[in-house]
Amino acid sequence: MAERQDGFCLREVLAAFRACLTAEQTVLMDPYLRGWNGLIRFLNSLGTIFSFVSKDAVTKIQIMEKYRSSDQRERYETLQTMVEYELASGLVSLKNRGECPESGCRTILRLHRALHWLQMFLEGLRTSQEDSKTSVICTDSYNASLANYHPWVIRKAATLAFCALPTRNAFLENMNLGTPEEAVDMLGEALPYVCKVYEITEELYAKHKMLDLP
Ligand code: 1PX
Repeated sequence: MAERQDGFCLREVLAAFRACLTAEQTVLMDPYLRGWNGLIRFLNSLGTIFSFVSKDAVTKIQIMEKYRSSDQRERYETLQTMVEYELASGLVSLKNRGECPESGCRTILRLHRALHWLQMFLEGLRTSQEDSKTSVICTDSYNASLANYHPWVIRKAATLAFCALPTRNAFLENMNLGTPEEAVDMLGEALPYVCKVYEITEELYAKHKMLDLP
């Protein structure tokens, strides 16, 4: 298999999500954002048809990176410290988006919902037959997760773009994890860490009744 020109390897992305997890069951912000940056690189390599998706994700990652390089950077070291800090300082609006449009909590919530899609998509890809269609796996996982939070026009644009996805094996090879079989094995090993990050975040947001932040 030809090496990718841009040196992208999904292994690094999966390792970043693994590195988010601490012994105290908290989620470290920097590897979380590193994982997302890697995913966006991969998304960009799929073509300009996904630009509208990567643009929104990049905006959100940059909001979080800004917090991590600000005077308050320590408050944003983990998702848990961020939630504690923003809630205690009145930086989160539970009702009106306009009041705190760039809170870390609402921004991470959008990425968190997208992580649910990613988890389902990669699991679908991993357990699919060789002749399965990537676009169908992607549409099914999107409809079962992120689509519930998107208006009709975004859902339409997203499902149209999914039709441009490469075949299952080409997609797996594009991850640069070896043969499609090796990629499937790697996903089996690494996905539990992505799931764990998702679960811890979901619990944290549920505990603070923040799963519907506007
Ligand atoms: C190895 C496989 C990995 C593939 C990499 C894929 C990375 C996908 C990254 C998706 C990030 C999507 C973030 C979306 C956040 C969001 O829901 N934003 C909406 C709400 O934001 P707001 O600030 O207004 O409350 C916003 O309206 C979204 C706009 C853009 C459209 C989002 C469509 C999401 C489709 C997700 C699937 C991506 C297709 C990947 C193909 C493999």
